[in-house]
Amino acid sequence: MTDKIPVIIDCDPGLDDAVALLMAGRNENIDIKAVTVVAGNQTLEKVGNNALRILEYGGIHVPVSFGFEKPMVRKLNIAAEVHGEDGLYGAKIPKSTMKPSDIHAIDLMAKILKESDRKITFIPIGPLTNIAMFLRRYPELKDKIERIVLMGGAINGGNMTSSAEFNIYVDPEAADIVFRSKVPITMCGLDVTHKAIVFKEEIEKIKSIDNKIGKLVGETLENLSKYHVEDGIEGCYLHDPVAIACVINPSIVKTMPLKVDIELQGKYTRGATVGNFGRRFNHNPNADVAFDIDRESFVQELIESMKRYR
Ligand SMILES: [Ca+2]
Repeated sequence: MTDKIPVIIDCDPGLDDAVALLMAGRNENIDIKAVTVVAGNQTLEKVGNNALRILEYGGIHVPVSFGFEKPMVRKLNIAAEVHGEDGLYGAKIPKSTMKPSDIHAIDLMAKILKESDRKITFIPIGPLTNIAMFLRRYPELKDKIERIVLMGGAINGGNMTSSAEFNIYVDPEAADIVFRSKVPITMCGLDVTHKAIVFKEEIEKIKSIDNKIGKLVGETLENLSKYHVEDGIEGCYLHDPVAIACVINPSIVKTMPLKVDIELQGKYTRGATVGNFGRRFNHNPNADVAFDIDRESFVQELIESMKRYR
């Protein structure tokens, strides 16, 4: 029990968030201390409700707390075109009877860190608003964060604009605070998640797992695949689960230390994560940026994760 890695997952479910939570839920290497939610793929109310539904459906009993309902400075941008009006593309998951914690996400984070003998790993897989506000509010607890393993950013390309990835685009000011925080960061951005493809026949395999979670995750991946048809792949990219996989098994990704700056003002490049390559620019790297993944091991881990449910 004690050698499990204690984590807090900060999310905005979201289809791939749902898969990430379920991938983490039964894993023997990690101990989920809390799930916190932040506005992103959908409004805070919807993503919070989705987190509760997914966790209850999976029988994952952990504290859930709601965080911020909008980015630090900008208006909220949601992604209904990918995740649907409810944020889960109409997934047939019953309403939850679980209640969220009555304290705010960043206060729950603080409580957990204060009470823990061990450092906690943060896994943010939505916009970084909660994490940045936590760092602002509780700077004295920064040293109790083991590492921030995040899904976000892209050194090359984007999915919200041609240069920005969604999570960073939504709240670039928050990302800027996190990347300047000096907390160790592993960045799983599009550079690696666009290599984390689950192909159609693998989705079929997940769907045929003999439990309700395999079926749900298989259908979720099929729904995500519809969005990726125009990317020319038969299957889907899986973004958020890469951050989970990276904590479960760090050797699954290949990273490079880079100084990453967040573009806050660009007319065309707002929210870009600028990687400073080269001897002249790459001073004091602030993130280990993932560029490659052992795709087959990743998919295998995903399949095994879903088989652990009954
Ligand atoms: Ca997400």
